[in-house]
Amino acid sequence: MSAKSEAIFGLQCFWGSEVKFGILEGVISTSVGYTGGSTPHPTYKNLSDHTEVVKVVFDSNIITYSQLLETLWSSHDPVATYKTQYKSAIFCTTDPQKQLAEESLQAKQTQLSQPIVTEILALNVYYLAEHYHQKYFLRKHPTLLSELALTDSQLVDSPVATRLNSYCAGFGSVQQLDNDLKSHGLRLSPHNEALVKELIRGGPNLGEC
Ligand code: MHO
Repeated sequence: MSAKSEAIFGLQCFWGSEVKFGILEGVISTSVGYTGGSTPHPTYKNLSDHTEVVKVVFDSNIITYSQLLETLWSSHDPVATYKTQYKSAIFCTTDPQKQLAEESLQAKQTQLSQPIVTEILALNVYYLAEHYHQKYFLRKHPTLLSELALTDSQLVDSPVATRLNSYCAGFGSVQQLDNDLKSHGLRLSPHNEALVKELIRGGPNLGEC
């Protein structure tokens, strides 16, 4: 039985954060949003003191929170300081998450000579970002997007869109794509399948992120 859990991380531009976690086996879906600030209902244009974050919905029978933390540490520079919009932070939703986050930070610190600036905070409210920020790399390919025939809201929670978004940023492998399409019973048009494979072969490219 799947055990759905959630993790929230800030690691700079949330377009890129989404693809780094969306490619992992056991991750069900990702979305991007804002948290950490004091003003209600932030927007991209009026972010105030909030931070761009990714919400990772995962099956904890397949991937653990500790494994997600490993991806977090290897996917950002924990000694670099950024403005609040892009700050590095782990927003914990439970006490066990906080404990694991603290342990993993301490372990990471032993490998570094400078102090880690990545913060460990309790999650307050997660505000979903505007639709045009969700699955940003997938949205760059309108033919692929329209073949999925999902509404903007469906796109937020869609496991297929989550994985395709990562492939569109050049993450993952052709083998993984083939397995995904099979397990989701999805057949893409030859044009779109060739497009996604070409993007994967090009390797990770976060563009203007
Ligand atoms: N470099 C990008 C960052 C966007 S991000 C979602 C831009 O300035 O548009 O913060």
